[in-house]
Amino acid sequence: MTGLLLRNRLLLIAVALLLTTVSSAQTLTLIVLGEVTKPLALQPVDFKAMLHTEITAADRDGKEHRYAGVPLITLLNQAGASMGAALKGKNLTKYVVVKAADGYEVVFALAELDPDFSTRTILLADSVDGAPLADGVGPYRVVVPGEKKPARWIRQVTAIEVKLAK
Ligand SMILES: Nc1nc2c(c(=O)[nH]1)N[C@H]1C(S)=C(S)[C@@H](COP(=O)(O)O)O[C@H]1N2
Ligand SMILES: [Mo]
Repeated sequence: MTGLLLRNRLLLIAVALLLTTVSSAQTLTLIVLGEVTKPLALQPVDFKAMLHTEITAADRDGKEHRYAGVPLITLLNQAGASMGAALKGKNLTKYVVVKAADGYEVVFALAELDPDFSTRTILLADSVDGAPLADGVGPYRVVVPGEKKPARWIRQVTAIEVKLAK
């Protein structure tokens, strides 16, 4: 191999390594942004330090599993999204887009997540039955108890964005 070819090959490897590092760092950083007063960029250590809630929910297989994580509303509250008494009028047109590493996205109305409106806790889970979520599922997955279809159980969540419908 000529020196030039070798150099090109090494450069290619370096670029590939750099891209891998950048993309995995992006997957591990959870961001909360949009119509919020204090956007968040949470590292795994920050998420782990947050108060965790446990819920049981039936998976696609119909079996009950124990999920632990942080309710979406807690993350949104920490970011300063309007909720509770402030969730009225125009704020009721706010919705939350949850985005995943593979480009999949799902939407919840902000009111769907607020405990003043809803009786169910929609969780951003980081463990199932006491173990971290599997590769390709975690580090974070939305769990929606009581939902008949698991299509909004979005895996590999990277971002949570609050938007206004009008
Ligand atoms: N990131 C991501 N999450 C996703 C999907 C997807 O394509 N990408 N598919 C959804 C759909 S349509 C279903 S039915 C469930 C499947 O859940 P399972 O992977 O636990 O079987 O994941 C949901 N979460
Ligand atoms: Mo699905």
